Amino acid sequence: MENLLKQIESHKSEIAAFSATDANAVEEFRIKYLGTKGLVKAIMGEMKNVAPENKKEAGQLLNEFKLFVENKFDTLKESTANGQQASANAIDLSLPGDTLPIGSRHPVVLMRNRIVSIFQRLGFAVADGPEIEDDWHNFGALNLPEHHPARDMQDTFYIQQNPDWVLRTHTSNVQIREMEKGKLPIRVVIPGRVYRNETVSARSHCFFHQVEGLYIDENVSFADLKQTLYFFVKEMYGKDVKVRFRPSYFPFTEPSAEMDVSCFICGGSGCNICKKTGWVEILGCGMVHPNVLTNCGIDPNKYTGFAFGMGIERPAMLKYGINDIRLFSENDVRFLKQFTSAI
Ligand code: 2NL
Repeated sequence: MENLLKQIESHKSEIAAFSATDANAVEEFRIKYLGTKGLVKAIMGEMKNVAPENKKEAGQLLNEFKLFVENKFDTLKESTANGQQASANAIDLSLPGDTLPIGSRHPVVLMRNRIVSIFQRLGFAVADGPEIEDDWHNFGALNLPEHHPARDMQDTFYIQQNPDWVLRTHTSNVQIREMEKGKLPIRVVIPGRVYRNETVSARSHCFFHQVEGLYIDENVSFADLKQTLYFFVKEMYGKDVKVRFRPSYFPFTEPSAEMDVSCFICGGSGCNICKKTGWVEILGCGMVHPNVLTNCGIDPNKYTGFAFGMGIERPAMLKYGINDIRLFSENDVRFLKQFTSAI
Protein backbone atom coordinates (compact mmCIF):
# COMPACT_ATOMS: atom_id res chain seq x y z
CA MET A 1 0.00 0.00 0.00
CA GLU A 2 2.83 2.39 0.98
CA ASN A 3 4.63 1.48 -2.18
CA LEU A 4 1.50 2.10 -4.28
CA LEU A 5 1.04 5.56 -2.73
CA LYS A 6 4.64 6.52 -3.49
CA GLN A 7 4.37 5.38 -7.09
CA ILE A 8 1.19 7.38 -7.65
CA GLU A 9 2.67 10.56 -6.15
CA SER A 10 5.82 10.45 -8.26
CA HIS A 11 3.84 9.80 -11.48
CA LYS A 12 1.40 12.58 -10.64
CA SER A 13 4.10 15.28 -10.57
CA GLU A 14 5.65 13.92 -13.78
CA ILE A 15 2.22 13.98 -15.49
CA ALA A 16 1.35 17.47 -14.19
CA ALA A 17 4.58 18.80 -15.73
CA PHE A 18 3.93 17.15 -19.09
CA SER A 19 3.43 19.64 -21.90
CA ALA A 20 2.55 18.99 -25.53
CA THR A 21 2.93 21.37 -28.48
CA ASP A 22 1.25 19.20 -31.11
CA ALA A 23 -1.14 16.29 -31.65
CA ASN A 24 1.71 13.74 -31.87
CA ALA A 25 2.84 14.55 -28.35
CA VAL A 26 -0.73 14.18 -27.06
CA GLU A 27 -0.96 10.76 -28.68
CA GLU A 28 2.35 9.74 -27.08
CA PHE A 29 0.88 10.78 -23.73
CA ARG A 30 -2.23 8.70 -24.33
CA ILE A 31 -0.23 5.60 -25.23
CA LYS A 32 2.21 6.01 -22.34
CA TYR A 33 -0.37 6.57 -19.62
CA LEU A 34 -3.81 5.46 -20.84
CA GLY A 35 -2.97 2.83 -23.48
CA THR A 36 -3.61 -0.94 -22.95
CA LYS A 37 0.06 -1.32 -21.98
CA GLY A 38 0.12 2.07 -20.32
CA LEU A 39 0.95 3.15 -16.78
CA VAL A 40 -2.63 3.41 -15.45
CA LYS A 41 -3.35 -0.21 -16.46
CA ALA A 42 -0.04 -1.34 -14.93
CA ILE A 43 -0.74 0.30 -11.59
CA MET A 44 -4.28 -1.12 -11.56
CA GLY A 45 -2.57 -4.51 -11.88
CA GLU A 46 -0.86 -3.84 -8.52
CA MET A 47 -4.27 -4.20 -6.81
CA LYS A 48 -3.77 -7.92 -6.52
CA ASN A 49 -0.76 -7.36 -4.22
CA VAL A 50 -2.70 -5.13 -1.86
CA ALA A 51 -3.79 -6.62 1.46
CA PRO A 52 -7.55 -7.25 1.57
CA GLU A 53 -8.13 -4.74 4.40
CA ASN A 54 -6.56 -1.96 2.25
CA LYS A 55 -8.28 -2.82 -1.01
CA LYS A 56 -11.10 -0.33 -0.62
CA GLU A 57 -8.79 2.61 0.04
CA ALA A 58 -6.38 1.56 -2.71
CA GLY A 59 -9.25 1.27 -5.18
CA GLN A 60 -10.33 4.80 -4.43
CA LEU A 61 -6.77 6.09 -4.83
CA LEU A 62 -6.36 4.34 -8.16
CA ASN A 63 -9.67 5.67 -9.46
CA GLU A 64 -8.66 9.21 -8.51
CA PHE A 65 -5.35 8.73 -10.24
CA LYS A 66 -7.06 7.46 -13.40
CA LEU A 67 -9.37 10.50 -13.43
CA PHE A 68 -6.39 12.77 -12.91
CA VAL A 69 -4.63 11.32 -15.97
CA GLU A 70 -7.79 11.46 -18.10
CA ASN A 71 -8.32 15.12 -17.20
CA LYS A 72 -4.75 15.94 -18.09
CA PHE A 73 -5.24 14.17 -21.42
CA ASP A 74 -8.37 16.23 -22.18
CA THR A 75 -6.57 19.49 -21.32
CA LEU A 76 -3.63 18.61 -23.55
CA LYS A 77 -5.93 17.72 -26.42
CA GLU A 78 -7.81 21.00 -26.12
CA SER A 79 -4.78 23.26 -25.81
CA THR A 80 -2.99 21.81 -28.80
CA ALA A 81 -6.15 22.01 -30.92
CA ASN A 82 -6.41 25.76 -30.07
CA GLY A 83 -2.71 26.26 -30.59
CA GLN A 84 -2.78 24.61 -33.97
CA GLN A 85 -5.75 26.71 -34.99
CA ALA A 86 -3.96 29.90 -33.92
CA SER A 87 -0.70 29.09 -35.67
CA ALA A 88 -2.59 28.00 -38.78
CA ASN A 89 -4.26 31.45 -38.84
CA ALA A 90 -0.97 33.23 -38.38
CA ILE A 91 0.49 31.74 -41.54
CA ASP A 92 -2.59 31.78 -43.79
CA LEU A 93 -1.00 33.40 -46.80
CA SER A 94 -4.23 33.18 -48.77
CA LEU A 95 -5.92 35.83 -46.63
CA PRO A 96 -6.15 39.27 -48.27
CA GLY A 97 -3.71 41.84 -46.88
CA ASP A 98 -4.70 44.76 -44.68
CA THR A 99 -5.80 47.57 -46.96
CA LEU A 100 -4.15 50.92 -46.30
CA PRO A 101 -6.08 53.99 -47.39
CA ILE A 102 -4.45 55.53 -50.45
CA GLY A 103 -3.92 59.28 -50.37
CA SER A 104 -4.31 61.68 -53.26
CA ARG A 105 -1.94 64.16 -54.82
CA HIS A 106 -1.80 67.64 -53.34
CA PRO A 107 -3.25 70.31 -55.69
CA VAL A 108 0.04 72.27 -55.55
CA VAL A 109 1.88 69.14 -56.63
CA LEU A 110 -0.62 68.52 -59.46
CA MET A 111 -0.10 72.05 -60.78
CA ARG A 112 3.69 71.83 -60.32
CA ASN A 113 3.81 68.58 -62.28
CA ARG A 114 1.76 70.08 -65.13
CA ILE A 115 4.10 73.06 -65.39
CA VAL A 116 7.32 71.06 -65.08
CA SER A 117 6.30 68.37 -67.58
CA ILE A 118 5.68 70.98 -70.32
CA PHE A 119 9.23 72.31 -69.92
CA GLN A 120 10.64 68.77 -69.72
CA ARG A 121 9.20 68.15 -73.19
CA LEU A 122 11.21 71.17 -74.39
CA GLY A 123 14.43 69.62 -73.05
CA PHE A 124 14.61 71.35 -69.66
CA ALA A 125 16.09 69.30 -66.80
CA VAL A 126 14.75 69.55 -63.22
CA ALA A 127 17.05 70.79 -60.44
CA ASP A 128 16.67 71.48 -56.73
CA GLY A 129 18.69 72.93 -53.88
CA PRO A 130 18.66 74.17 -50.27
CA GLU A 131 15.77 76.06 -48.67
CA ILE A 132 18.13 77.55 -46.07
CA GLU A 133 20.50 79.65 -48.11
CA ASP A 134 23.37 82.10 -47.62
CA ASP A 135 23.08 85.77 -48.50
CA TRP A 136 25.23 85.40 -51.61
CA HIS A 137 23.15 82.71 -53.33
CA ASN A 138 19.81 84.25 -52.36
CA PHE A 139 20.63 87.94 -52.93
CA GLY A 140 24.22 88.94 -53.70
CA ALA A 141 24.80 86.89 -56.85
CA LEU A 142 21.40 88.01 -58.14
CA ASN A 143 22.55 91.59 -58.41
CA LEU A 144 20.48 92.78 -55.45
CA PRO A 145 22.30 95.77 -53.98
CA GLU A 146 23.22 95.79 -50.28
CA HIS A 147 20.22 97.88 -49.27
CA HIS A 148 17.59 96.44 -51.58
CA PRO A 149 14.18 96.34 -49.82
CA ALA A 150 13.81 92.59 -50.48
CA ARG A 151 16.68 92.02 -48.03
CA ASP A 152 14.70 93.77 -45.34
CA MET A 153 13.83 91.78 -42.22
CA GLN A 154 10.24 92.78 -42.91
CA ASP A 155 10.23 90.64 -46.04
CA THR A 156 12.78 87.93 -45.36
CA PHE A 157 13.15 85.32 -42.60
CA TYR A 158 16.70 85.46 -41.23
CA ILE A 159 18.15 82.53 -39.27
CA GLN A 160 19.14 83.68 -35.77
CA GLN A 161 22.01 81.23 -35.52
CA ASN A 162 23.87 82.86 -38.42
CA PRO A 163 23.13 86.35 -39.78
CA ASP A 164 24.34 85.22 -43.21
CA TRP A 165 21.53 82.65 -43.54
CA VAL A 166 17.97 83.17 -44.79
CA LEU A 167 15.00 81.04 -45.75
CA ARG A 168 15.22 81.41 -49.53
CA THR A 169 12.83 84.00 -50.92
CA HIS A 170 12.82 82.46 -54.43
CA THR A 171 14.22 79.35 -56.10
CA SER A 172 16.81 81.47 -58.00
CA ASN A 173 19.43 80.29 -55.49
CA VAL A 174 19.36 76.95 -57.30
CA GLN A 175 19.93 78.62 -60.69
CA ILE A 176 22.96 80.41 -59.22
CA ARG A 177 24.27 77.07 -57.97
CA GLU A 178 23.69 75.49 -61.41
CA MET A 179 25.59 78.34 -63.11
CA GLU A 180 28.46 78.10 -60.60
CA LYS A 181 29.02 74.48 -61.66
CA GLY A 182 30.44 75.93 -64.89
CA LYS A 183 28.83 73.39 -67.25
CA LEU A 184 27.20 75.07 -70.24
CA PRO A 185 24.73 75.20 -71.88
CA ILE A 186 22.16 75.19 -69.04
CA ARG A 187 18.48 74.41 -69.48
CA VAL A 188 16.75 73.81 -66.12
CA VAL A 189 13.49 74.31 -64.29
CA ILE A 190 13.45 74.55 -60.51
CA PRO A 191 10.22 73.87 -58.64
CA GLY A 192 10.27 74.45 -54.89
CA ARG A 193 9.08 76.08 -51.70
CA VAL A 194 10.03 79.67 -50.87
CA TYR A 195 9.45 81.88 -47.82
CA ARG A 196 8.40 85.51 -47.37
CA ASN A 197 7.66 87.33 -44.14
CA GLU A 198 4.08 88.24 -44.96
CA THR A 199 0.96 88.43 -42.85
CA VAL A 200 -1.01 85.27 -43.43
CA SER A 201 -4.42 85.80 -45.01
CA ALA A 202 -6.74 84.10 -47.52
CA ARG A 203 -4.57 85.53 -50.32
CA SER A 204 -1.01 85.34 -49.03
CA HIS A 205 1.02 83.01 -46.85
CA CYS A 206 4.49 83.07 -45.31
CA PHE A 207 5.54 80.29 -47.66
CA PHE A 208 4.45 79.32 -51.15
CA HIS A 209 5.74 77.48 -54.21
CA GLN A 210 7.40 78.57 -57.42
CA VAL A 211 8.74 77.21 -60.64
CA GLU A 212 11.66 79.13 -62.08
CA GLY A 213 13.46 78.40 -65.34
CA LEU A 214 16.83 79.24 -66.83
CA TYR A 215 18.27 78.82 -70.32
CA ILE A 216 21.86 79.84 -71.02
CA ASP A 217 23.80 79.24 -74.21
CA GLU A 218 25.46 81.16 -77.02
CA ASN A 219 23.01 83.32 -78.99
CA VAL A 220 19.96 82.93 -76.73
CA SER A 221 17.69 85.89 -77.52
CA PHE A 222 14.53 87.56 -76.25
CA ALA A 223 12.77 85.93 -79.22
CA ASP A 224 13.69 82.52 -77.74
CA LEU A 225 12.22 83.62 -74.41
CA LYS A 226 8.94 84.74 -76.00
CA GLN A 227 8.57 81.63 -78.14
CA THR A 228 9.38 79.24 -75.27
CA LEU A 229 6.89 80.90 -72.92
CA TYR A 230 4.27 81.16 -75.66
CA PHE A 231 4.57 77.40 -76.20
CA PHE A 232 4.22 76.89 -72.45
CA VAL A 233 0.97 78.87 -72.09
CA LYS A 234 -0.60 77.22 -75.14
CA GLU A 235 0.09 73.81 -73.60
CA MET A 236 -1.18 75.03 -70.25
CA TYR A 237 -4.28 77.05 -71.20
CA GLY A 238 -5.12 75.88 -74.73
CA LYS A 239 -4.32 76.81 -78.31
CA ASP A 240 -6.56 79.91 -78.37
CA VAL A 241 -4.91 81.73 -75.49
CA LYS A 242 -3.47 85.17 -76.22
CA VAL A 243 -0.37 86.54 -74.53
CA ARG A 244 1.09 89.95 -73.91
CA PHE A 245 4.41 91.07 -72.47
CA ARG A 246 4.60 94.23 -70.35
CA PRO A 247 7.94 95.87 -69.59
CA SER A 248 8.92 95.37 -65.93
CA TYR A 249 11.90 95.50 -63.62
CA PHE A 250 13.87 92.82 -61.74
CA PRO A 251 17.44 93.41 -60.51
CA PHE A 252 18.53 90.05 -62.01
CA THR A 253 17.20 90.46 -65.56
CA GLU A 254 17.60 93.15 -68.22
CA PRO A 255 15.35 93.74 -70.04
CA SER A 256 12.55 92.36 -67.84
CA ALA A 257 8.92 91.68 -68.58
CA GLU A 258 5.71 90.42 -67.07
CA MET A 259 3.66 88.01 -69.11
CA ASP A 260 -0.15 88.05 -69.12
CA VAL A 261 -2.54 85.56 -70.69
CA SER A 262 -6.04 86.34 -71.90
CA CYS A 263 -8.38 85.57 -69.01
CA PHE A 264 -9.13 81.81 -69.03
CA ILE A 265 -12.19 82.36 -66.87
CA CYS A 266 -14.14 84.90 -68.94
CA GLY A 267 -12.20 84.58 -72.20
CA GLY A 268 -11.28 88.29 -72.14
CA SER A 269 -14.69 89.93 -71.72
CA GLY A 270 -13.95 90.94 -68.10
CA CYS A 271 -14.62 89.24 -64.72
CA ASN A 272 -13.51 89.30 -61.04
CA ILE A 273 -10.47 87.15 -61.69
CA CYS A 274 -9.00 89.51 -64.32
CA LYS A 275 -10.37 92.57 -62.51
CA LYS A 276 -12.33 93.42 -65.68
CA THR A 277 -9.11 93.84 -67.70
CA GLY A 278 -9.41 90.61 -69.69
CA TRP A 279 -5.78 89.69 -68.76
CA VAL A 280 -4.27 87.58 -65.97
CA GLU A 281 -0.62 87.96 -64.97
CA ILE A 282 1.09 84.57 -64.78
CA LEU A 283 4.86 85.06 -64.71
CA GLY A 284 7.85 87.37 -64.67
CA CYS A 285 10.80 86.95 -67.01
CA GLY A 286 13.74 88.57 -68.72
CA MET A 287 17.25 88.22 -70.11
CA VAL A 288 19.73 87.26 -67.38
CA HIS A 289 21.59 90.39 -66.25
CA PRO A 290 25.27 90.39 -67.34
CA ASN A 291 26.30 91.04 -63.72
CA VAL A 292 24.56 87.81 -62.66
CA LEU A 293 26.46 85.84 -65.32
CA THR A 294 29.75 87.44 -64.25
CA ASN A 295 28.99 86.69 -60.58
CA CYS A 296 28.71 83.00 -61.52
CA GLY A 297 31.90 82.94 -63.60
CA ILE A 298 30.13 82.97 -67.00
CA ASP A 299 31.43 85.32 -69.73
CA PRO A 300 28.51 87.63 -70.69
CA ASN A 301 30.24 88.47 -73.98
CA LYS A 302 30.04 84.83 -75.05
CA TYR A 303 26.84 83.63 -73.37
CA THR A 304 23.35 85.04 -72.95
CA GLY A 305 20.27 83.56 -71.39
CA PHE A 306 16.73 84.04 -70.28
CA ALA A 307 15.02 83.31 -66.97
CA PHE A 308 11.47 83.26 -65.70
CA GLY A 309 9.58 82.65 -62.50
CA MET A 310 5.98 81.86 -61.65
CA GLY A 311 3.97 81.06 -58.54
CA ILE A 312 2.09 77.74 -58.29
CA GLU A 313 -0.64 78.46 -55.73
CA ARG A 314 -2.50 81.11 -57.73
CA PRO A 315 -2.95 79.10 -60.93
CA ALA A 316 -3.90 76.09 -58.77
CA MET A 317 -6.52 78.18 -56.97
CA LEU A 318 -7.96 79.35 -60.28
CA LYS A 319 -7.96 75.88 -61.81
CA TYR A 320 -9.52 74.11 -58.81
CA GLY A 321 -11.72 76.96 -57.60
CA ILE A 322 -9.95 77.30 -54.22
CA ASN A 323 -10.64 80.59 -52.48
CA ASP A 324 -8.26 80.50 -49.51
CA ILE A 325 -4.49 79.89 -49.80
CA ARG A 326 -4.35 78.63 -46.19
CA LEU A 327 -6.27 75.48 -47.19
CA PHE A 328 -3.13 74.22 -48.97
CA SER A 329 -1.20 73.85 -45.72
CA GLU A 330 -3.91 72.85 -43.23
CA ASN A 331 -3.67 69.13 -44.07
CA ASP A 332 -7.42 68.64 -43.83
CA VAL A 333 -8.11 65.39 -45.68
CA ARG A 334 -11.63 66.53 -46.52
CA PHE A 335 -9.98 69.25 -48.62
CA LEU A 336 -7.06 67.20 -49.92
CA LYS A 337 -9.03 64.18 -51.14
CA GLN A 338 -11.03 66.27 -53.60
CA PHE A 339 -8.21 66.44 -56.14
CA THR A 340 -7.58 63.47 -58.34
CA SER A 341 -5.41 63.17 -61.38
CA ALA A 342 -2.89 60.82 -62.90
CA ILE A 343 -0.06 63.32 -62.59
C1 2NL B 1 8.18 86.23 -60.59
C2 2NL B 1 9.40 86.63 -61.33
C3 2NL B 1 11.50 85.89 -62.09
C4 2NL B 1 13.72 85.26 -62.55
C5 2NL B 1 12.58 85.11 -61.81
C6 2NL B 1 16.10 84.64 -62.47
C7 2NL B 1 17.01 83.82 -61.87
C8 2NL B 1 18.33 84.00 -62.14
C9 2NL B 1 18.75 84.97 -63.01
C10 2NL B 1 17.80 85.74 -63.58
CL1 2NL B 1 19.49 83.01 -61.39
N1 2NL B 1 16.51 85.58 -63.31
N2 2NL B 1 14.80 84.47 -62.19
C11 2NL B 1 13.78 86.16 -63.57
C12 2NL B 1 12.68 86.93 -63.84
C13 2NL B 1 11.52 86.81 -63.10
O1 2NL B 1 10.37 85.68 -61.30
O2 2NL B 1 7.21 86.89 -60.62
N3 2NL B 1 8.23 85.10 -59.88
C14 2NL B 1 7.13 84.59 -59.13
